[in-house]
Amino acid sequence: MSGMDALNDWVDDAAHLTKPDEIVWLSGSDDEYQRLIAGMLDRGEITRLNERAYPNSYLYRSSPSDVARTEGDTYICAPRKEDVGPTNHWMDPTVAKEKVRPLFDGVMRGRTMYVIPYLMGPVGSSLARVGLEVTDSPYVAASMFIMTRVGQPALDHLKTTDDGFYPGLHSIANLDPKNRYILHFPEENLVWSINSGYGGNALLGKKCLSLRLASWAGRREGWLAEHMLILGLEDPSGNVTYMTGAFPSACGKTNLAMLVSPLAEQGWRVWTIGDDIAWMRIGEDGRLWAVNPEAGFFGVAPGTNEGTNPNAMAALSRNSLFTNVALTPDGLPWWEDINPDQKTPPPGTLDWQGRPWTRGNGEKPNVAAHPNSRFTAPARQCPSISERWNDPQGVPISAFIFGGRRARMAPLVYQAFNWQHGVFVGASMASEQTAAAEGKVGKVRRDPMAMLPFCGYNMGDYWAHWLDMGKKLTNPPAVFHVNWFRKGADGKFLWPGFGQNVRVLMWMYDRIHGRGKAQETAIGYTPTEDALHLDGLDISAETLRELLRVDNADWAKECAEMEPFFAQFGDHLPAAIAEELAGLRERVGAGAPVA
Ligand code: GTP
Ligand code: SPV
Ligand code: MN
Repeated sequence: MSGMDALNDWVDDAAHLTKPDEIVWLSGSDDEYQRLIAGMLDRGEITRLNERAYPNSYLYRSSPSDVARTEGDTYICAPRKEDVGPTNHWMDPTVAKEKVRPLFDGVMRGRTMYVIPYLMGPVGSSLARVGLEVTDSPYVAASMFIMTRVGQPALDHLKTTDDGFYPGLHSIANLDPKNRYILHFPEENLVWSINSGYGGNALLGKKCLSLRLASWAGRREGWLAEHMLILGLEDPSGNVTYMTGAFPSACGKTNLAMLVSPLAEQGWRVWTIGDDIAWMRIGEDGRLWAVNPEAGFFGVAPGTNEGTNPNAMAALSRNSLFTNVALTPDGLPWWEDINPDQKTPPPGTLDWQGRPWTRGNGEKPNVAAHPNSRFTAPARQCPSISERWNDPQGVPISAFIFGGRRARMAPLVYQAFNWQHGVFVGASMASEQTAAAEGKVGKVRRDPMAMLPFCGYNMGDYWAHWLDMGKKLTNPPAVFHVNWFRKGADGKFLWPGFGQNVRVLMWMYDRIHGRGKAQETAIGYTPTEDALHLDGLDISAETLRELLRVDNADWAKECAEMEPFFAQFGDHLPAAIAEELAGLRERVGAGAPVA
């Protein structure tokens, strides 16, 4: 759909269906934001935080049955089941609309419909896309003000593009989990979302537009929409090498993107471009160029503190929303590990549901904040934000970093042999599940490129698209895999993580620039024990050896688990991926697959 008229028509149709009492168009002004906030305060839907400590910041408590993305309710409504592949839920577009339209009929009676035109991507970027969300949730509307560029930038962009806009119809309805649907219609660039007000289910610019629909568009148009952070590593001469990183939800993208380098005095520092999503196109120089489509961070609160992520703490210190965190009697937000010296909250704290927190009788204290509680903070407030984060050209990418949570198996870091092997490394990723979506926390699942919940089409075709992109790149990024989460026999993390991860980035930098000692293993190149820059870090030779160890017998078992996963894709599995799996099997001595 294109143009202002089409936009007005679409809103008319949405209003006709949902029948709101009032329609409010949002143009992105501060006054509008304050009116949204004032309305929610009046109705008791949000709580003002301590104004001196956290100016213009508020706490929102979601329904306890609506605390994370729900992948089971998420559908891609493409014409054929085959288009979406075995890892997505599919519904026929006509059937989906017939089923869900009645739920939207009259759903906004007695409510206000907020109309939010928004831009994803920097103003003036060829990659930028216009979204239009209508919602009956003022919390969602306010969140969109932080996470996207609302109003004029979108309307201006609409005049200059043939891409049209991506409409999204959202209602919290009565938050009925049994009638929750997050429907994507890729052929219409359309989203329908009902009965959830949380995160990626409801802020339709994020996972729905910028990943599921954008990945579909990217395949058609020859670009990539990825679940990736974007960072710049500055070296002592002041040059910045840009890298992206794809880790599954709640596996460390925000933290790596905002890393504070312990080696800053020696000239090594990290700049933030984005913490969750990267859109990448092929530049005239044959390199990949990336932009962050978002304007804010919707970050995991637990674990965030002055030690682990001081940049996030600064970014969320004002003009921020907090969802499902605890509230201290001083009006401060509180979450597990906000202060590592304070394992439980101060007396009188209310938990994420607003109940007085109690320790409980279990061995571990009850949590006060929900494990998937989040902060919503403007990107511009992040001290490490790169001066190029708004650059319409984006930044040229020298490395892709894949990673996940693996207590065993994956070493601290390894490098893929080449692009095709790198695509396989991404495709065969696995990680322990987190609280970012429904499902059993800790269970290892395969999550290719961290896109399992977000790839809008058949994952087999997606790998083919990656392989094809590689052929078009004269200078493709080097590909690495990291694991900050390997555990020792005592069950503790072997690697200190967070700021110290810069040492791993420095080895990648060395490799990219043709230096950096490495040894060849069955899974890729690992650093030699003297190749990592470990000065000033207290780590034993034994721990380091354990961190870098590649156990071929473990990997042989891993191959056996990859086999059925890849087999589900049938004809859609690129031969190159099957070839790489066979190569890995052979190198680790796993023998031929069982038929
Ligand atoms: P989404 O927003 O869900 O996509 O997640 P994300 O990938 O941005 O994850 P985030 O950086 O918010 O990290 C999630 C959790 O992992 C937090 O509790 C962090 O404290 C923890 N974490 C991040 N980096 C590290 C690390 O280097 N080491 C360890 N041990 N934990 C980490
Ligand atoms: C994720 O789950 O990867 C997130 C949070 O970034 S949400 O926006 O809820 O999807
Ligand atoms: Mn994410």
